[in-house]
Amino acid sequence: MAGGGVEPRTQSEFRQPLPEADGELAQLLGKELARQRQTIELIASENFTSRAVLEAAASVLTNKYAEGYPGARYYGGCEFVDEVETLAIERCKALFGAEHVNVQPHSGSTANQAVYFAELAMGDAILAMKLTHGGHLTHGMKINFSGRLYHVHSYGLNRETGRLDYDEIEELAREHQPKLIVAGASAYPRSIDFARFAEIARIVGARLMVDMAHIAGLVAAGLHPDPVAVADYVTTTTHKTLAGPRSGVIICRQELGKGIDKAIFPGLQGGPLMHIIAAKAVCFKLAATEEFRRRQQQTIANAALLAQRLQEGGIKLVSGGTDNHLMLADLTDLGITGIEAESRLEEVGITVNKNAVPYDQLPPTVTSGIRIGTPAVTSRGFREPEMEEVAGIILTALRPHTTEADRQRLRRRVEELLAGFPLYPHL
Ligand code: DSN
Repeated sequence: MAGGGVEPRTQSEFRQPLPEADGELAQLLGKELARQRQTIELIASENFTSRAVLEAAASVLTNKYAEGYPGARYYGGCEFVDEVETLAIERCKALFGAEHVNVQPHSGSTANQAVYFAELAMGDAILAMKLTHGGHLTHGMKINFSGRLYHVHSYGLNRETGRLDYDEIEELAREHQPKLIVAGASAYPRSIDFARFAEIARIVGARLMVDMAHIAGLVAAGLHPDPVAVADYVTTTTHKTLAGPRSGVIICRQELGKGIDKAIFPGLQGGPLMHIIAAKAVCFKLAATEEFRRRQQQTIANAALLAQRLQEGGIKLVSGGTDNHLMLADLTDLGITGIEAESRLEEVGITVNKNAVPYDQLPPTVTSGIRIGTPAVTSRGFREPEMEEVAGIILTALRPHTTEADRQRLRRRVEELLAGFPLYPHL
């Protein structure tokens, strides 16, 4: 409370920049920005979002409660956030050719929950991809809500080809008669035949949900078979290849929209994060541009080149290559584990994640593989010449018996490479 000529505390807080208000936190943000600038980011699910998305996400919309949907809110003062949400919905519809869109899910996990809640009763059967073969936690992992609430049957990859085996998926669907079939993956390097999934769902009378989180940017750019045209529900995150803010979206057929909207609010969430919905609106606008499409093309070209060079250098890739933005290296023959490889690369300034390979003998905390993706480096500007250099650095770093001098040389190569591609120079 104001008094005795003292400025009300909130007034000074409105003006105080972060470094003054909270130096400790500002320092941590500065360290993370420096880390992002100084490392080659190859985590397949990460990206660098645009300045415009960052600004929308950090806007005054964080102040606003807006439970409900545009035109039907439980709070006053929603006239502008109504416009923001409608803009995000309309842009998303146009981008993906969608009938109904809900932009309120806080994350991909919430988006998937909402589809399950809208479509299933507890104990109903679902058929989804095994986590250990490239699926996702929310596709039925035992201790995730999906594995606890539903009766999960799973399909994996063919041992010989490292690819989805659609005949086997059809057999499993016929045998288990799931109510919902889930397609989509977190670590699958090949295009997915969503039309075949839709056909299998039709045969057994199941609904089809596609989780396109990883490939949404490629789908938006028309560079991956389109799930929206053939699935009942499509969920996605907005921060992977789509390069928007960290969040989720649900797309569905018009007649399923009411159920989805109810499942999100009031079923699962309260107030939507309006600042993040604003950032999603920006993301959808940018994803509709020719520049975005070219970047997705380059993301795929970068992955293809890296995959080729790694294989020429003796690294085995699951399925023998990639069609999309990622590859999965099986390091078993090199005699190193996923966790060792992740840390060896981190030492020289390259970030990847350890990842189980299909039929992995090692636990998920160790794994026999690493997942490598190109969305972030492509956003940063890397093209073929830079990917040649990245391949060379990875192959050297994973060689047995590297010395500290080798690692220093590799770190310098990483620094030199990154110097040509400044990240967020305005920050
Ligand atoms: N955790 C994400 C990934 O890394 O693929 C999926 O949600």
